[in-house]
Amino acid sequence: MTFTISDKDKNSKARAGLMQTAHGAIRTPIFMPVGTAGSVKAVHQRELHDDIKAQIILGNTYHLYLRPGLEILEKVGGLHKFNGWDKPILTDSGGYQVYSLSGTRKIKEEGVTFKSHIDGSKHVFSPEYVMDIQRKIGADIMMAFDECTPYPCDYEYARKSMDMTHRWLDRCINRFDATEGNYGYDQTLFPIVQGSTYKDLRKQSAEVIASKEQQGNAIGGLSVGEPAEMMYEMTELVCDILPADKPRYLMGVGTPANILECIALGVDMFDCVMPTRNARNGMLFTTEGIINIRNKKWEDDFSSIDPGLTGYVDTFYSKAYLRHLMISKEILGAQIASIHNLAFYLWLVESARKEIISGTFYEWKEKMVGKLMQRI
Ligand code: PRF
Repeated sequence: MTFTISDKDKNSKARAGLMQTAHGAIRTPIFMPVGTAGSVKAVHQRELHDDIKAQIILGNTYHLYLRPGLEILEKVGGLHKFNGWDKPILTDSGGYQVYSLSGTRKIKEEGVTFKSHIDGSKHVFSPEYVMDIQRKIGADIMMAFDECTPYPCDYEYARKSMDMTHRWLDRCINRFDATEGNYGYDQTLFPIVQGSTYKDLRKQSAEVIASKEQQGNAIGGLSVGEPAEMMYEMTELVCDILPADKPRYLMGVGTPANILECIALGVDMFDCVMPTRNARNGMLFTTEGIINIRNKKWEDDFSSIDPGLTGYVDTFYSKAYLRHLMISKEILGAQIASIHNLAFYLWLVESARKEIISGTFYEWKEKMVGKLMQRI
């Protein structure tokens, strides 16, 4: 994988770049739709390509390992072959899902023992095994195995957990370096910074992660309930330490405003379930602000879903029709809303990129943050 930065904003730390992976290029800053179990919920591959213009999607080691399982993934030749997505895929390591989904889990130096949220069966994830699984999934970008600490988290726990995440990282790197891609193309490994909301720990973790000289780096353990200002403070501190010439990925973030603020701090990659999950509940992000499409207000509003967007669902369907579908619990409602929200998120990062290139990012960002977050 390679990464080249083409433009830098003068009034912030934002940058525009190009990542090259075995499955093609990614223009940054980028948002990655979440495809937990190998599918972006309610969205076809054709819609991902043509309407949303996604450049990379996410998969989850935890879910894919439990279902369909490694045997099937190996048999078919990896996740790209299985779901038909021929562009880049990034897989999260399970270092978050194991904690948030499986009921009982035991964290030890060797790894994490957990029970499946599907059938209660017992499994063990070690840093080595998680590398092996991501090799079998065939993700272009694999994530290191980490522990995402909760918020709030006492200092001693955060410090011990961070140290273990660092030792796990060394084991991940050793296994990664000792193995090759299963399917004849290169994969890359991103380490993850932890350290909770403690500045000294964040600094230490960012220095350790930077010293590993991997091809990209991630920031974890944020957007777990802490105030937004605290998340920005940690993100800025870490971005200033991580290598400037490598992509920086802020995991699980966030709202449109969070994304613009963190682009301004030097983040290049984002993922979040918010656009798809909220779409299924009727919450739409639009170029005018946030709307609840179930609201009576939209009952006879026959204007397009978002007149500011030019994609298929936004020009074809009206607010009133989408409201009717959502109120009637029609499956198509969830589909249209999901496509819209993802198209909006991709529009947001593509617009940020254009503004960075034309030198107007900072003023644009200041204007957009307020507008995009107001409820209309
Ligand atoms: N670690 C991993 N995945 C994640 C996170 C993390 O800390 C987060 C935190 N927001 C989201 N996804 N491995």
